Amino acid sequence: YASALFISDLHLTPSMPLTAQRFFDFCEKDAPKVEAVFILGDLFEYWVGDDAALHSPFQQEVKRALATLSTKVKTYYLHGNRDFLLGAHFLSKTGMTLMHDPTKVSIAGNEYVLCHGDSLCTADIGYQVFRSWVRKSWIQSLFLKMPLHWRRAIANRLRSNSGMQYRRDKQTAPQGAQDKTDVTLAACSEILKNQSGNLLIHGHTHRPAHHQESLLDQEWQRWVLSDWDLDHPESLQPRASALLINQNGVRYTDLIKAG
Ligand code: OKV
Ligand code: MN
Repeated sequence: YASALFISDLHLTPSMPLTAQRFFDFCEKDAPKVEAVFILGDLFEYWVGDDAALHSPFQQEVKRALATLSTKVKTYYLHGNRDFLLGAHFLSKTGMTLMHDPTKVSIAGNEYVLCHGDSLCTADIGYQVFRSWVRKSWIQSLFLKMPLHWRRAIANRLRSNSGMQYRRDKQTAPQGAQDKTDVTLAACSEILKNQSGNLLIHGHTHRPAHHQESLLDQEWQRWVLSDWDLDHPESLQPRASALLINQNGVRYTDLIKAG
């Protein structure tokens, strides 16, 4: 593709109506200006099965927005750490193509490695243990066989225990210490070696920035996508941005100012 937009970590839920509205506007106005849109995970705040979406007017509305967008531009999605159970049924209705995490894509003449980013946070041992369990396919099929109200109860319990460790106002690590909720150089190095790339785009950590990094004789660039939050302006600056790649290069577009 000659141009593409990358977004992630919208954490859409009916309880954040302004954020959801910005996403609907993004689908109608911003996204159709490029050839392809890549959603790098955590589009939804939680996902307990595609069957649950049938009962959710909100998830139906998001599905319709994506289906309409998919008639105009090519849309891609990869799983985040929250919506990893988003399945083939829902995806087929949105018209999005599922990508593996990680995937390499070519945009405007350069190859970029794409991933959600949670697999790069290898210093967070507790999270990686949680991840290794819930990403097992036999665990997932057991979970999906449970009645919907059990799944909702388990999800609510896990969510209230997890303590919002990625909120922007709670991210400051002690001086000198590497924040365990950030990616590690070793994990970035590994994923880029395996994909034979040196340009990495991911979300998850909610620390939008462009990094030039190296480890031993390996060098790479890394772009981190922003999360979106327009519903808590009293405690935090409202934020929503996308990464735009075209013939002019790579840049962040602020969707608060643009919208
Ligand atoms: C997603 C996270 C909640 C982090 C549970 C097996 C289990 C799947 C699940 C339940 C929870 C996803 C699907 C959600 C991510 C949280 C809290 C913290 C750090 C099982 C398979 F437990 F029964 F084995 N889940 N939901 N968290 O609410 O969307 O990523 S979720
Ligand atoms: Mn995430």
